[in-house]
Amino acid sequence: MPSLFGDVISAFMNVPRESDPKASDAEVVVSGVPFDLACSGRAGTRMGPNAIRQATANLIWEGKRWPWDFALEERLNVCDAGNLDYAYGEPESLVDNLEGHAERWLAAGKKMLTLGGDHYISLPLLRAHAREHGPLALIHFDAHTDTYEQGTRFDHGTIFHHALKEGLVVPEHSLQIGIRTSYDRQNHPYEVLDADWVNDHGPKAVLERIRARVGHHPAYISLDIDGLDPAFAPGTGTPVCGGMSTDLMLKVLRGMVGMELVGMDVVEVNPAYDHGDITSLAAATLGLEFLYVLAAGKRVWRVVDPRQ
Ligand SMILES: [Mn+2]
Repeated sequence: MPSLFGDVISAFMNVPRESDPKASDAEVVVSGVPFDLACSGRAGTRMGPNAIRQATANLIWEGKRWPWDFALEERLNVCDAGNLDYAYGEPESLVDNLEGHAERWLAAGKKMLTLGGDHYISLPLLRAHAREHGPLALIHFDAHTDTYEQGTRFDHGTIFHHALKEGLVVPEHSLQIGIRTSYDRQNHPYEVLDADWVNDHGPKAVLERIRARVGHHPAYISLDIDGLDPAFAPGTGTPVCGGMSTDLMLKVLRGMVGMELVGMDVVEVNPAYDHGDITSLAAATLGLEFLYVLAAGKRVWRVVDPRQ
């Protein structure tokens, strides 16, 4: 495996660039969404997708990635569709373009790994995934619940309120993990594993709760990088102390092999506030780990009937 540390990387893990879902024989497509018009705090997540791709230069050399016993390309065909285009200053165009983009790739039977961008991008992605798979179990890593009701029309803090109202997610099968900001505990639709509980109990206990809640329901992972502590992800728009470590989040993700995972996004990476690419590398590693989880669970994903 060649070393690519000094190269400019234009595709996640240097996989082939492809733009036509029907012509592609990839099983998973990676897309970048350089959108940050819905963020409330520090802007700049539009630079996230390229920074995450570039950080994969640190991951390509390994081939058979630890602790897995296979190399990704032996089991999974992945392509990168590049960055989504939209008319800057017109968030509507992003919504239309992203929903259409996701629908085309999903209709061609692909799974998606999408790199943000601010967290707003998860709403159009959830719409497209729910159209393809039905209402979804949501596995949401974040410092914030993003269920605020009083937001603006394009707002990265309201998406899981709207996803619920639009019937895109099944709250009884959904969890929010790593939360450490206020929310209405008496009247909250999702199960919350707050950051204190997660850090005190560790990955095994977290996985037990995830599997009990999600079961074999089709599940979408939305990973806000600020679910990690700022020590592990300083480069993000709204950092909150007291979060998960990269090690803990990787172990939780790695433990999801065999679940009915239909897609994942990694959002809120803001390279302007990063240091030594810590945050981009964490996002790249978590994205790659998701691909390994899909590859390892492939036999299972092909036999499980999502309607059951
Ligand atoms: Mn957040």
